[in-house]
Amino acid sequence: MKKPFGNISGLKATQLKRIEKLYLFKTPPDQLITIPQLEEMADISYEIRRQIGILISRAGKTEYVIIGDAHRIVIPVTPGFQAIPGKLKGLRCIHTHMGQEPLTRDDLTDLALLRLDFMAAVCITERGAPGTVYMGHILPGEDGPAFQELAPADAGDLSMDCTSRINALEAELTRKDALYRAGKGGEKALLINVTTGDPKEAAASLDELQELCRSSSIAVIDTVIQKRKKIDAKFVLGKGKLTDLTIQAIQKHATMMIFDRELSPSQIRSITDFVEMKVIDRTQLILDIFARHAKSREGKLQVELAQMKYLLPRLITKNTAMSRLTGGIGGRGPGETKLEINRRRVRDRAGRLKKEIARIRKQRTQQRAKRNRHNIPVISIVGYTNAGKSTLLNTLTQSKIAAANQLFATLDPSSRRLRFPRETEVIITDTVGFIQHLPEELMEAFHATLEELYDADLLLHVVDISNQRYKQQIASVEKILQELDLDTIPSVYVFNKQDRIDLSEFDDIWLLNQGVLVSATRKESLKPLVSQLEEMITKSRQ
Ligand SMILES: Nc1nc2c(ncn2[C@@H]2O[C@H](COP(=O)(O)OP(=O)(O)OP(=O)(O)O)[C@@H](O)[C@H]2O)c(=O)[nH]1
Ligand SMILES: [Mg+2]
Repeated sequence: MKKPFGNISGLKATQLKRIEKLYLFKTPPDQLITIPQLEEMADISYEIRRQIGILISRAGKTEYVIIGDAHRIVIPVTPGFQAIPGKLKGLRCIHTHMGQEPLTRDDLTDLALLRLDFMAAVCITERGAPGTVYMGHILPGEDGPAFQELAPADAGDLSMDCTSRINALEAELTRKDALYRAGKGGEKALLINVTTGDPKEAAASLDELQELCRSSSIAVIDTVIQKRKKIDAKFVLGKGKLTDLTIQAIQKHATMMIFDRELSPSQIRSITDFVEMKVIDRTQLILDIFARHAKSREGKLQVELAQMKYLLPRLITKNTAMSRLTGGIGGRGPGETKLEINRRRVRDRAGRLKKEIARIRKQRTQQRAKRNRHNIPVISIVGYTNAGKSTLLNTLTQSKIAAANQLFATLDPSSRRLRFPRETEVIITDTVGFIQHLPEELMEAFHATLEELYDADLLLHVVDISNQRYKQQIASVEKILQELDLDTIPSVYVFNKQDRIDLSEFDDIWLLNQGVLVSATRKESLKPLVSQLEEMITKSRQ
């Protein structure tokens, strides 16, 4: 006999036996629940002074019997009954309320959160019989309330065509979902920033997260800023708020939640388990973009290694969160291959990757040594992602490196020769862009790529002055240069995208005087930069 779930402690053997027998009832498709089963539930519930809930499948089978306390039941995890977008769970919940009490907030939350087919509460009369029945179901639609309550009915009068009602509701959900998905396939995310600080800073950071989503082809359905006194150790934000956000996310057909911060392994696990939806953090999003954009073998290996390092502590066995984590975004796993669930195998693979990267690194060092022998000066372009680094290299050297209005368009370094008017020659290199809170795993993995920078005689720090956050971006870049011990190399600010700003309204003209103002898309605007570079290089070589 199947066992009941929940709070069974202290029950007598005879009571337990009766409870177990609740599994034996079958419900015909046109009924919510049969009267005999309802009467039995009410009777036992009345006797033990605890709520009893049952979950009935569409086939009319009693799949779960749950014992609660006097005020609530806790619906267990229901393997085999997962709600997928456009569908309901395939289980309806009928439970007892000890007195005359309509559906509670918890009941409605469960309904919306678990995507139950139906939620019903049966009030037990003073004589232990089933009385008024309160019912509710989910509402299809992206806006407005997530659920609807029906007029209360009497337990003796529940003749409703339950199955066809559920089917009609689900058909509508499926239709809406299909409409919503038409032309908008792929991931849809709810972005969440939880902050203890300045809400303005949080909003700016969320803007950047939206840009990252755009680079990763994730549609953003909504953004939320939640100010808190303290970050919740387990869920980052409060459980109540997380519940509301989850309902909102489901209602709006989101396929995932993205947190605008790095989540600890245990946080990502508890949130994923709680919201039953894919949950990723900012770092994982950046890793995903890198995985998409890496072209060279070295770049791909580096990203895969970074993803493994990041996922390894987040891997857990025997957990539903597992598949959601390893599934990656849009089903792509790390390095676009499915990550092995076995930790040991992940470690082995990581070891091999490291070796391979080391090998490529050696080759690279040899190439660099060769170049150094020719004693050609090297100028490296650095800067925040999307600042216009690749565009600058292209215009300077008439090349065609891919440049795009995307974060992290470039991952693989490229070098080109640049001949100055006075016949001197330099090598100019473009490399991966920086971002605030650059994930540590990436810094580490890209160390080999960034090593190019150590050879530079001069760094061109490209700044997009048309970006409102240009000052924070300068600070982020300088912080990273410092961490990489690159702040000792002479550097020049290149203030880019001047065509997009009105100089007369610019907030810091003084700063602009500390560098060169250019428009990387316009060759003629680069003349002052070129002559300054030539001068600096000539001087440094004397
Ligand atoms: N209006 C304007 N747009 C520019 C200028 N320079 C670059 N852009 C645009 O800015 C976007 C980003 O340029 P990229 O050269 O790809 O920037 P990046 O710094 O290499 O970016 P990542 O490689 O992604 O880090 C592209 O859409 C460029 O066309 C400029 O001077 N003016
Ligand atoms: Mg680039």
